[in-house]
Amino acid sequence: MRREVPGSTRYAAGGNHEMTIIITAFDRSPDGGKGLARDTRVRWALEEVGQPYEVRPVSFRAMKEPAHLALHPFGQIPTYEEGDLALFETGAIVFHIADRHAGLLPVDANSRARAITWMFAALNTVEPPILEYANAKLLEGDKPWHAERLPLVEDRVRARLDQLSARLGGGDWLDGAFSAGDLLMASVLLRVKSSGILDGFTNLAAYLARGEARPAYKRAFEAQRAANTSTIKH
Ligand SMILES: N[C@@H](CCC(=O)N[C@@H](CS)C(=O)NCC(=O)O)C(=O)O
Repeated sequence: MRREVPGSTRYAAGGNHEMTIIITAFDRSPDGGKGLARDTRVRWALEEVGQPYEVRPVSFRAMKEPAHLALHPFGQIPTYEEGDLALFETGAIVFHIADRHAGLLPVDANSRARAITWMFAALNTVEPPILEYANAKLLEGDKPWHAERLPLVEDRVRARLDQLSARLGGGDWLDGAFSAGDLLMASVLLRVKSSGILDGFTNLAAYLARGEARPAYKRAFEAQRAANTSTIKH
């Protein structure tokens, strides 16, 4: 039975579903709808597998209150609810979606294991230096050591991207067909798109553009953009 979520918005992905999927997102994303908040990657995964979902917007204050902390021990978004199941961490959420529905993980066991490896690589190896760089730019601009530190942090990003670029080579995706590994890797790369760093890595820039061109990504992006730019407060 469908549960009504106060203040929620429903996105129809057009597939069959048994239980309503509810995710949380910022009620107003700090990026103003550029798609960098992590609900976008969950929306993208749900769109890829054709699962409809609802979004419950949460404010920064509500995120730190007991009701949300019961869902997410670190008081963050996104969360994922499906019947009795409540999940947090986008890696776990995207894996759950990919595991339950066809389209994001290969059937062949070894190919599937490699795709999962790329999911971990995106979140554990590529995202950390990118986050460090984003935080250095966003939060440390007023520190006396900022100008000295930023190039060091940027070099760490470039070093990682260099390695990723070498592995991707001329391939469309990281390992055969598009997978949840590519979805997370592209989501992570989106965070440096506006910095110009990707300009030095033409194959990675093209890889990201391929991700962004996927209809499922476009739907996900548009849904979060609309939610973050509408004048009607959810
Ligand atoms: N590792 C977590 C990170 C979640 C995260 O950092 N969420 C951000 C939004 S993209 C958040 O809620 N920030 C607000 C806060 O930490 O107070 C994941 O992948 O789900």
